[in-house]
Amino acid sequence: MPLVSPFETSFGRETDRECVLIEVKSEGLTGYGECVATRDPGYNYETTGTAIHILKDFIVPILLGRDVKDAADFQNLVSGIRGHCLAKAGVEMALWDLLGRRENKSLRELLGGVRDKVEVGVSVGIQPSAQNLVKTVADYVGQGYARIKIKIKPGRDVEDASAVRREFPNIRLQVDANSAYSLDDFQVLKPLDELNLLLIEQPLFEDDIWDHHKLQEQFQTPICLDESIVSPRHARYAIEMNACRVINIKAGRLGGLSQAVMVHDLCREASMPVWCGGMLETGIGRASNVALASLPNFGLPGDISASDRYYARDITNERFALNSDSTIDVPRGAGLGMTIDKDALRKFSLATLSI
Ligand code: OSB
Ligand code: MG
Repeated sequence: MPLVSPFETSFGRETDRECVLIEVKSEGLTGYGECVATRDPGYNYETTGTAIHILKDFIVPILLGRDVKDAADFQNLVSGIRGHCLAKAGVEMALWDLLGRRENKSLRELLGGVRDKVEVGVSVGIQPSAQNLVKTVADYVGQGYARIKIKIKPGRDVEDASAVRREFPNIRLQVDANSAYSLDDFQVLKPLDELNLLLIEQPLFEDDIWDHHKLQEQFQTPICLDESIVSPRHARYAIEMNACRVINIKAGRLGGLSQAVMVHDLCREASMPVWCGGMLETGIGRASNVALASLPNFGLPGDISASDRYYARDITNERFALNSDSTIDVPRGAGLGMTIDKDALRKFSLATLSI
């Protein structure tokens, strides 16, 4: 699906998104889920290719013809498959949608959400220049986004962030490095601590919780972990090691909404604020994110923007719009509360596999 504008991060530049959409049929009902794997293994080792392989050869054969009682039962059934969280999460999402439709309950109700609308921000990719970035940010601020996240990478960090901060002294601003630095870059990163940022997201290696602890010790600004938190266990490690002061929750990275709720609950007990990350989802994945972000401990605005920030045409009939208070409404319909625009789906489909 073509993005309305290219999205550049420290691991690459995307002009379109390859998506794996999952349709699960049971008892005459259909549930939809989105696997957030991308074409290239830049954010995570999984790709759309590995996800299709794991789905087709391992996850689906376990589920076919089986009675799956709930999310815990699903997690138990796929527990023999090591890793591949993005693939598992896509199926779990479809099962939640199916469950909601059967019980006539919204995903928000099923997960225990407490809000009708959630606070959101926008994640701005690396632009050709700092000047360009300031212009792009100004455009989003003009649209009503009250929290801005900018992507950084070596050579495009302090200067970019400072330029945005100079232009917008009071805006809620945060940066995301997507694992582009090591502890040796401490001197390069340290000036970020003077910019009154909400948080610095995943500066160091994706598997390095301990070095984030060392970095956090020397920063006033909260460090936030994204890539590093791949399970509730990893969230506990990060809490116990004081590796961060905020956690970005993505159901995909954690292996499913049920795991995301576990991390939410764990962080609530530890008084660690969380917020909902994004993966440039279609309307399906976005509906899931919005419902998840309605849980009580989501205290910071999510990377959940209006549909028009991502796609001129989405695959759902319903589109998400930004309210004047920088929020997005939580869907009320059964399950994800979304319906598929069949024409759009046909138009964008590269391949279909029926099992
Ligand atoms: O690190 O949060 C990230 C998109 C793809 C992969 C990783 C990330 C992101 C974003 C975009 O920041 C968030 C969004 O969906 O708006
Ligand atoms: Mg991130």
